[in-house]
Amino acid sequence: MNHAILGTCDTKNEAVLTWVAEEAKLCEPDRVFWCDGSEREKEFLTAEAVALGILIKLNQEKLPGCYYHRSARNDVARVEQCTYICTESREEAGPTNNWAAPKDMYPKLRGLCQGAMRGRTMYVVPYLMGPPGSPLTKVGFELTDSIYVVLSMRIMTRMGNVAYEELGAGNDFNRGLHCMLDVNPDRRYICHFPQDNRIISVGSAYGGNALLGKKCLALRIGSYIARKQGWLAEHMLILGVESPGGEKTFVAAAFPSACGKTNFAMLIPPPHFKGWKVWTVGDDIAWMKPGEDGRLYAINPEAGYFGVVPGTNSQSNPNAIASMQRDTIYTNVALTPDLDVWWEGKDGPPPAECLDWKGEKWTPASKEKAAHPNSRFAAPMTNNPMLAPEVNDPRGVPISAIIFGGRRADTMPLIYQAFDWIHGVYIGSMMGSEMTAAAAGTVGQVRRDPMAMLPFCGYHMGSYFQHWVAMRKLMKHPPRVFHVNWFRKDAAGAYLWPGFGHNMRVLKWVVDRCEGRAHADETSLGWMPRLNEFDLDGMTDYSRERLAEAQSIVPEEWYRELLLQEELYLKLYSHLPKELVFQRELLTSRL
Ligand code: OXD
Ligand code: MN
Repeated sequence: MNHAILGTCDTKNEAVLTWVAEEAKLCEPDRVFWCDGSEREKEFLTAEAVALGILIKLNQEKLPGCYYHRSARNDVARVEQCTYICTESREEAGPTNNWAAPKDMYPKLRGLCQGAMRGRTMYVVPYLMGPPGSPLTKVGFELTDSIYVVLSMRIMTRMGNVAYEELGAGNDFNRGLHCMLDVNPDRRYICHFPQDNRIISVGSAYGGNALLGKKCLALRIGSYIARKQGWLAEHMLILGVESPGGEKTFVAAAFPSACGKTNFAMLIPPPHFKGWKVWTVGDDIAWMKPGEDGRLYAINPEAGYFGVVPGTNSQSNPNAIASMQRDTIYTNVALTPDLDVWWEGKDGPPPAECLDWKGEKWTPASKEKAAHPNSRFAAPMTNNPMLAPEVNDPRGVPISAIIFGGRRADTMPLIYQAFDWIHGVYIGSMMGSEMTAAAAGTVGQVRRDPMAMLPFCGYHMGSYFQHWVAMRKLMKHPPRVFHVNWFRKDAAGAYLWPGFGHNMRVLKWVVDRCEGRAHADETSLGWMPRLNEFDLDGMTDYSRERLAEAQSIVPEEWYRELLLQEELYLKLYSHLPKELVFQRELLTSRL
């Protein structure tokens, strides 16, 4: 497709034309702008966003192609209380989701959207989740009145004509409508209609609520479709570990929001691991389907990173720093007088003065943080120096290991391995984690977050566990399953493991287990590395005693853990697979 005039419609797809016309009739925009994903269009929309004050052009010498955005103060994170799964019955959505009947929610949302784009432009954003030509790839269209959303979708997805090409004359595409309204939490609804493959999101322009390809399509609607079609849509990073001999092992890992998925996906092995490389396939979402050889194959449906900025520096994540040097949109970080960006935990000293995320004057003496704890960067994955060459392979990459992990100050050891797939599903199902700033709520409180999917599962969590159990039959060679915790603390509150690059030591053990090269000890939790064999070489101020403490199993902590788990299991009881109840019994008897 070659749009002579930017923004004009150039598709003949009847289903697209009809639906866009219907939504435009409802929202009554002054203009409908059809995006094609071209460079020319990007320049045009960026200039418009700058003219409207939606974006600020950053210092182009330091940060070429980079822009700054400040959100509304009341719109800085995902809002789970405003997020709904709208299935015919409450039962299908299950007790861990907010539910509304489509017959009630559609009219309510249509009422809110009625005339909501008067005086505004409706952008038609065609996009692909997944590489072109993959059997897993899905087409979506997002209609939005936010240029920030359009430009972010351009980074986060394969946006533009590529989606029309994939769709052809078909009508199998996700229909997403996004209206900012007055960005008021009282009129904020992020609603999913999995049975209609539709999303309507109103009242927020925050990434997780408004970039509809990401959490809404790739996870909530995705998980619903995946169950029907026999695959998995998961909140997981995907990475490839390459040995000095060139052997590659791919691993997927589920950690809750803001618990280090991006850091782990971009890990740089410490000098001690000479010749080892870690390649990033994805940092947030994995779609995984059994292949003909009986292994599980994964694609990253996204094309960019929407990462948490604070704490990111050349020590914690050099590849993320490299990824955000160009063509990046920064949201809610601090802005320095020379139009550079700053955040808590950035390399170097804080600026003597800057504007904080709210646009107010900030100095190092200020009490408040300059960058919002959930401030983000959106960067194209092609900026990542360690982007896996397989990232566009329509077949995906074969997954040898799945790692579950949460942020836990106690109870959970650094690393252990499940005895088998079903035990692994049980370990994933009982995951708990301290809450972070990625969602509005009580930061620090431990909550159950099974498979890191609590906010993202588009149907009954018990049926989701059942689906995971059933996947075993579709795979001759299922991945090995592991659990990690980088965040355990000692009695004095100090971390028991240094984390970051050193996590390579844990990853190496995982890879060696998959390749049949590492010993393990059987414990009540699962297989654990042999303490005297685990690689601590080159760690000058770390001891085996500390590792032993990080690996310790404290029965009292586990009794409490089992009770906390029980709360979730009781909630899900009507749909809970008996295999998991049995696993829980077995663990109790082993402790
Ligand atoms: C995210 C999240 O933005 O999980 O990835 O909240
Ligand atoms: Mn996420």
